[in-house]
Amino acid sequence: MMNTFKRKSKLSPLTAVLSTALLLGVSGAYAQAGGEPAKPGGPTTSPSSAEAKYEGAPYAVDPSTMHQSSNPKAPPMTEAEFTRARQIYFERCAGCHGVLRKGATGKALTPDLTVGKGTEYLKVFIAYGSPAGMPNWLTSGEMDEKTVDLMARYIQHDAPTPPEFSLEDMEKSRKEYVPVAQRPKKKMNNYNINNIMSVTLRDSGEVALIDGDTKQIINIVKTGYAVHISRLSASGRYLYVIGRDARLNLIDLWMEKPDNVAEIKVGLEARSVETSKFKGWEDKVAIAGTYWPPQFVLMDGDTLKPRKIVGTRGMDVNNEYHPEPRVAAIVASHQKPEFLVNAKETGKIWMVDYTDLKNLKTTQIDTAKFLHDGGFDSTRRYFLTAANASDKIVVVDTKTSKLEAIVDVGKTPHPGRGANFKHPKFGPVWATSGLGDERIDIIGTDPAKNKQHAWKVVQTLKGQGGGSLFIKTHPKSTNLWVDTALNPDPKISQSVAVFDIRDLSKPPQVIDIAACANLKDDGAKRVVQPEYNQKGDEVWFSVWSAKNKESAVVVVDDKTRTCKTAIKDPKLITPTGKFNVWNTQHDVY
Ligand code: DHE
Repeated sequence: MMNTFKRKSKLSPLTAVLSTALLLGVSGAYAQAGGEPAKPGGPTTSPSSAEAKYEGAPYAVDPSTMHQSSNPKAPPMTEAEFTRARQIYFERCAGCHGVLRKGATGKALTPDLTVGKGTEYLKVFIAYGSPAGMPNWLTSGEMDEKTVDLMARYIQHDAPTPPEFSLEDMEKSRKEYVPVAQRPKKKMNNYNINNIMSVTLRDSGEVALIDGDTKQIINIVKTGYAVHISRLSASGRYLYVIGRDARLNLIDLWMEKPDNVAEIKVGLEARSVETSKFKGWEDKVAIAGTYWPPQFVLMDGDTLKPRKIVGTRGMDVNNEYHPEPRVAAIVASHQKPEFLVNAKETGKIWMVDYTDLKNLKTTQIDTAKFLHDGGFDSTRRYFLTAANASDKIVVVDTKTSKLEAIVDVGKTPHPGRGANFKHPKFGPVWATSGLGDERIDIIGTDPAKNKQHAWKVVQTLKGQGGGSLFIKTHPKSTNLWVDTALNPDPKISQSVAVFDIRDLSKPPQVIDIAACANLKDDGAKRVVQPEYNQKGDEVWFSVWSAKNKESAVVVVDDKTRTCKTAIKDPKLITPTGKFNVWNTQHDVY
């Protein structure tokens, strides 16, 4: 264990700058959403022997060993220091600040921004973090002083091109905690697996498996850093969880106490995972997409053994080359043995046939740039996905493998997987809310029986405001729930709007979900991501505060729209996404 007190006191002159720095607010766009990134469980960052050699006079070294920076204003670093800092950055920082440091969850850290701030100033943030979401790397014991100093200097240099990540690298990282032969042959517990919720505990790098019937925590399972989403295998047995550090965990829900059975690192930064759902291919193939390197990998579903990597670099829809098209949402087709893979920056949706990995067949559909999240229509034939910065929803027909439509919607649509329901006037529809404005767009999805409305915005609703991340309903419900988790007004970010699908001309009811949680401290309490239970009679919300504040999951009775219970536990750190096994397995939303 590190002596954090001693180290903190050594850095104490820096605290003078701390208050000014905090006032200026070094934070990330999404970091404001509630919490700090996870406490990673990666390798230690204690000083290497190479560094120790220069102790006390870190820069008085042979110039030939210095890093030749393309940025003359950056503080000097030895080549060894630079190499080490680069590694630490990829392991600890890239998830939030982006591999190329262009900013994502955390702020951009390019030299044009960092050099002016100076080493001492940057050290304060790295050491102590910020209330807006930067972790306190020194005082949490994750980094020592030298590492803090190293990183403060490093981020003033130009970002190096990050390393690639090969099949061999992946295989080296893979662990089979419980080999297939030793796994249960049948379900070994009494849980109603269909109604288990996998809850992302973003900043502790874990998921909480919660029994949807009893609301009891079944297990807290260690996963990747700044863990992101969960997806279910077609049979509902296996749960796949991906972290921003591209660590993919496989959890077996048949175990007496469901837990990790395998793990792999599929790159340096990731957001998406999915598994084969076509008949005859259930649980066979898994796929994970990475932001860095820009690629996706196909794996064996039960062991995560990597089989095939496909790079997404190439031309965008305007025939311009893009060096790093990040892989955003991935869905598994129900019509064919195929995955649909969103390559964000090129605006291409890859349809990947997983039946023959040696002779891999892929089709690239030109759509619109900045593809992000999305889901199926109620028949599970059409994939509707946001091209978010283009303010469009793209529709792909998974039966014909062709672009069906591109629909203009409000500013920066963010549907999650969207919401399907039967509109009293326009028939089957799918809805999205958005980050950029209060608009909720309802799109007709039935070209067979409601052709005149298909792929048109048939109605727009007025939500509480911008900053909406997720919208949700259930086939058994008449409610349409819309969060506004990233709205700057706490009254709006802590509440949700609920519309009556039977009469959408009525204004929504606004429910203060954060109040239902009755939390003891003054955290951000952002209310994020409605998720139904299997039956569709309860809807669950995360009340998301920072890592060091109390958070909760609030369960609302869907019929009466009243709070039923608040699940609270010191272990429920920064709950965000929730994934009901049945609904996720069957694409019910
Ligand atoms: Fe997500 C889905 C990317 C920040 C919670 N998020 C997705 C998907 C992508 C994505 C590509 C679709 C995956 C799929 O379907 O295969 N998310 C990103 C980012 O790039 C972004 C904007 C910034 C970042 O640094 O990661 C980002 N996401 C967040 C958050 O801050 C959220 C709110 C909290 C958290 O836990 O990180 C968040 N994202 C979610 C959730 C989903 C998601 C809950 C799945 C929704 C669903 O219903 O399927």
